[in-house]
Amino acid sequence: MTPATRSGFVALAGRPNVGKSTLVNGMVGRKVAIVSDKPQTTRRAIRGVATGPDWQLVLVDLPGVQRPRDPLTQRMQKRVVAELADCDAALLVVNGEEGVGPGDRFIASALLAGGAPVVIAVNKIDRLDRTGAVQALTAAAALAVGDDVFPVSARSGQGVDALVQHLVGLLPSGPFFFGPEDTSDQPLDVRLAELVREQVLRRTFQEVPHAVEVVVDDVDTSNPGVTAVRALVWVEAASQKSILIGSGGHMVKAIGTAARKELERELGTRVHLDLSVRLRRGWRGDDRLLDRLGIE
Ligand SMILES: Nc1nc2c(ncn2[C@@H]2O[C@H](COP(=O)(O)OP(=O)(O)OP(=O)(O)O)[C@@H](O)[C@H]2O)c(=O)[nH]1
Ligand SMILES: [Mg+2]
Repeated sequence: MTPATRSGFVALAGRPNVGKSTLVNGMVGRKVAIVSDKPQTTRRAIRGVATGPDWQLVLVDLPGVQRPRDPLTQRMQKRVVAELADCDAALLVVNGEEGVGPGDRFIASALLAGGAPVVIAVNKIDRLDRTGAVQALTAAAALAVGDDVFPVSARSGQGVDALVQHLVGLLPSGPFFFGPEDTSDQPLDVRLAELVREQVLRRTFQEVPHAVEVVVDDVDTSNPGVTAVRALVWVEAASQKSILIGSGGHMVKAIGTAARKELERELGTRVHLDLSVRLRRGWRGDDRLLDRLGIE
């Protein structure tokens, strides 16, 4: 007889930039979601998988909760609502450094209405002294969505194991949904495109990060030592295109060099990255393109 296992889905809810993706990466033990200091980094629901001897915790990283402005952000918010309706437990992530605000209260009340058990993670406690941490934890507990409030630093890893153990305890018994070696549900081309986009986000400001999408349209593994990857960086305006190319091409070169290292780490081979910047006016408002991008 096979031993009893527990397995289920925990969806992460929270305002943009509170550290949901960093926390998912920390719990999975591998980078499955890209991270940036710009809000609205995450655009898709990304399942990150952590597997123990007799449990499998599927963490659903989600876009930050925000007011939609265009078809892209409308889809992102619809996805958040759908995933939260379908999870075994919700993990509400708040930014301990900023404290609890109206946005967190709004999300907490939506989670309460959802009915699944809610756990709160107060993140970024590495930025707080003892008094600040106590204040943040007290404010989080006052959200009154559950008794379980965990102080964590997704960046340093502090408190992350305790949180994982607690979440595992909430899972229903049942078979694994993913193979024990799997860490993500995202297809290879999307994972690679996201790693390129992460390097774009690091180097761009204001409106530009929001206007960029990356599409990987060819991954050639026919040469065993070197994977050839072709990536297109979409922008919405000619001015954004010139920013991304940079004077004498130095910006696109810097993005390409940094991204190539990330792709090499991900693929475990050397990588030849062919990167080009393309004007795609209004892609954020184009339902057909958003479907093609798998943002739904
Ligand atoms: N100091 C500190 N910074 C953190 C911690 N966790 C995340 N960050 C930083 O917070 C910023 C946002 O992190 P993300 O993980 O991208 O946040 P997110 O909630 O997924 O953001 P969206 O996808 O935009 O909703 C990044 O600059 C992270 O490095 C933490 O524990 N401590
Ligand atoms: Mg994110």
